[in-house]
Amino acid sequence: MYALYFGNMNYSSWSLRPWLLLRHFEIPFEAHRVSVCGRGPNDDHRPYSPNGLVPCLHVDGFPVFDTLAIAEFLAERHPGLWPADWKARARARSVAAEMHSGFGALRGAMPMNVRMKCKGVMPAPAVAEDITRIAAIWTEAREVFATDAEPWLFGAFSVADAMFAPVVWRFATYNVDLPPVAAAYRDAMLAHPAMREWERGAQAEREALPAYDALAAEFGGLRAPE
Ligand SMILES: N[C@@H](CCC(=O)N[C@@H](CS)C(=O)NCC(=O)O)C(=O)O
Repeated sequence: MYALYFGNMNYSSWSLRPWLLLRHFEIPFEAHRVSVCGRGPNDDHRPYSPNGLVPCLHVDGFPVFDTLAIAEFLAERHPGLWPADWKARARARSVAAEMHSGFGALRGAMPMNVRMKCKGVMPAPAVAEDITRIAAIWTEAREVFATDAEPWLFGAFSVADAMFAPVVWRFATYNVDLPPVAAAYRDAMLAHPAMREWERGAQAEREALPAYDALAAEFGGLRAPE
């Protein structure tokens, strides 16, 4: 039996990833929505998460923490979470790891804030570099590894798509210009029923993290009408 401890749907970018995997692959789980404060490890989470962070997946009560570890754990137990072809799988793992450990400039300047709608302003050079690299990752995946039959990065929906889902929200809400292949991928992800469900959850939340909302305001952000 799985139980997922995850944070605010509006702000908790890490939480979205395993939640989306569980939803997409129709893996049943008990949902425990908790509140994050956005300042790193938090003792409030320690009763259910050894590292003081969410997401944390409980497997018959045993905690599996850190997003990539959760994804790998699920991939061991459920077929199809990584691409079957070895090159596609290797590349999907590389870019999932790059997402997990990189893009600090983008993450710092444009934290996930699903409810916001921004006018869009020119990002700082380091943020623009992250955006360019992510657009290149998506474009290469779509052009080299994807199929015409499905809109995802490496053929069927995989861990790589889940890993980039919070960036999809950032690009949409901060109104980031993307080249055509990357823009089409963003739109396909935004239309995913589980992404829509996540957005409804974010809209329904009442907690606000003023520091994150202030960053969105720098990009002309306003809370989107419900
Ligand atoms: N490396 C971790 C990062 C998890 C993380 O930073 N989680 C944030 C929320 S997105 C958190 O739990 N912060 C504690 C808090 O703000 O209360 C992972 O991959 O899961």
